[in-house]
Amino acid sequence: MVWKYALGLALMLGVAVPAIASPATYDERPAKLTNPNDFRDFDRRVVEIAMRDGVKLHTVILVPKGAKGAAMLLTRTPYNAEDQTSYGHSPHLASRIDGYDSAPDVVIGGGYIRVVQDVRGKYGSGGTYVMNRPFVGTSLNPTKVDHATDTYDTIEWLVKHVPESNGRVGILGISYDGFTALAALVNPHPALKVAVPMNPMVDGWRGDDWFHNGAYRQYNDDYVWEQVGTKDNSDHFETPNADVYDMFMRAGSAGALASAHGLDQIGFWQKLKAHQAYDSFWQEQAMDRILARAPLTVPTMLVHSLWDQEDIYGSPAVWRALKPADKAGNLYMSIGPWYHGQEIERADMLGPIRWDADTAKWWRMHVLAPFLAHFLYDKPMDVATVTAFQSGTNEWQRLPGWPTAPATTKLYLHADRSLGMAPSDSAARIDYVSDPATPVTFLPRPNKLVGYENNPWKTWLTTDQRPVSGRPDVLTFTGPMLDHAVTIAGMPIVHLTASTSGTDSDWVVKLIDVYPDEVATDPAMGGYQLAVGMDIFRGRYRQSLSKAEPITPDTPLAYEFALPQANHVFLPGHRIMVQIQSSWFPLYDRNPQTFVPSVMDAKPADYVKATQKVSVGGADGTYIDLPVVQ
Ligand code: PG9
Repeated sequence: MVWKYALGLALMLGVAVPAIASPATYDERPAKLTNPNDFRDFDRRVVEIAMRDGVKLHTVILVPKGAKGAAMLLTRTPYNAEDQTSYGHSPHLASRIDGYDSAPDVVIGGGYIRVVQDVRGKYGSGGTYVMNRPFVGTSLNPTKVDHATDTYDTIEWLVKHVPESNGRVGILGISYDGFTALAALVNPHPALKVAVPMNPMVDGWRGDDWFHNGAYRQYNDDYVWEQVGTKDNSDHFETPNADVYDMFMRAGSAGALASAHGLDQIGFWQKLKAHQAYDSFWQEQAMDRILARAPLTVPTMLVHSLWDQEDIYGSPAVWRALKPADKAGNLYMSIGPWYHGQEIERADMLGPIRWDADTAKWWRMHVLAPFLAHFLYDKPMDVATVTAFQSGTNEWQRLPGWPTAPATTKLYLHADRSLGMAPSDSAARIDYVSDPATPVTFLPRPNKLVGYENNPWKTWLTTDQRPVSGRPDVLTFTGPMLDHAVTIAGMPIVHLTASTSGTDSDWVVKLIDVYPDEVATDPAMGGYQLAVGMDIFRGRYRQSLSKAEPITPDTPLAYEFALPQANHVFLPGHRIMVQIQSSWFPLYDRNPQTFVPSVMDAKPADYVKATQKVSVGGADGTYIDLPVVQ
């Protein structure tokens, strides 16, 4: 009742009294929110571009205020275009795009119009989603659309509907977005004038995200769940253990782990499980094979990170597939001392290694920026066919090609656990017991899945190998202290001769630079064991990558596989080291060491200890062919 008197008094005094809201209008939100965005130095447009099959792709276009005759830089991403064009919610374009893919210093410096698009089936875009959507015309894609057609249709729309542009488009992106940049090169739109695929995913089985030579990278299970499970990645993979080593170990096989976490619902997981060998599923969608079918007509700068923890196979594979036929000279490559995608971040360090300068900034300013400007604005450029950072000397090189040296210098392992460029007559077989119950870890525990703060995932390939080098199930061979530099520039090739008492086995080989016992200028590096190339090979594919076969037990057999590219100088005072082991857990699933039809479905009883014997010395001793620059 009191309120009535108060109301009456207020009215008498002429005090404004808000109307009492009715339940329907009891709402503080405006009917339509309009951001004044007067502070912005860009114009933000969001368009749903219709593809040839009618599906609309959500596309964010950021046009610098006052732009005229500006070229467009396009990225096609499965990782949320809205997020990638809203960093910091800043009204300044440089800050707003300062995140995944963009290199704002290059984008702003070039006055580019920035276009970021959700790929089909993700976030704001319509249509179905298929991981790394295979191409039209393969047995894998029954539709008439793929990333090539979607890019073509997108560019067709952009050049007609962005009046501030000069009608030229460049495409760039990292990893998955590097894959979509490569896809744009298949039947490219005529307005596509340049492509910069950075750390692109090229072959998911040979050496990129899903397998390395047949060993399954189960560490990606959370990515598969989140990337395919929902359109907006809103359902998160839940790990019951702070140390995922326990989660993976307790689950047993990769298949059991996946089933326990619901991955059997995911179509792509079913495909991973159904295609554990390098069959047509993988071969038909390998980007190097697809691109090699036609001449490269768009100037393209491949970007490779020497310590790329995710797609270390991609760029060099495309280079190998395309460069020999590149008569027009359209193919370039940059090789940097980076982890996956670090080329658009700060890169004066990689893990504990200091490069003496911000290598990524140097590359962006001296290579990326002039490369884009040349093809998008006809600016002069002086960019070498290959721009490569040489670790050890920490210098950039301008090279006419890659690799600089053939992998023909033999580094022999010796019976006394030494190694050297001279063969040894004394043959021996050095053994160790590989026990799936106590696998060699790829990183010291606790192991955590990617994506959390201060995660060692990004830099794990530069992790000191000393913690495992003393394990009885890690064979370590060390060369003499060098009195001269040994320079390698290319892809080392492992020639392993080994037997196992099992009927399947994994072989991990690491090429390591051992730092001097003391490094006065950087004490933390004293004795450091820095891997310059490491990889795994699943023995069942020894005879054929596409068909798993049992290994004949207790029989020395030859295994040949490549290690990732290196452009490295083993300096005087350093030593060359090789380590060999048979597990790399929990990044890779364990090999049960019993031949089973599907490793992912191995049963607990299949996991057995195995005695591994590595042949050294003599006629069939193990060696690594190094690409030594003479
Ligand atoms: N390496 C990630 C990826 C690429 C392609 C397929 C799946 C994952 C990435 O960083 O995008």
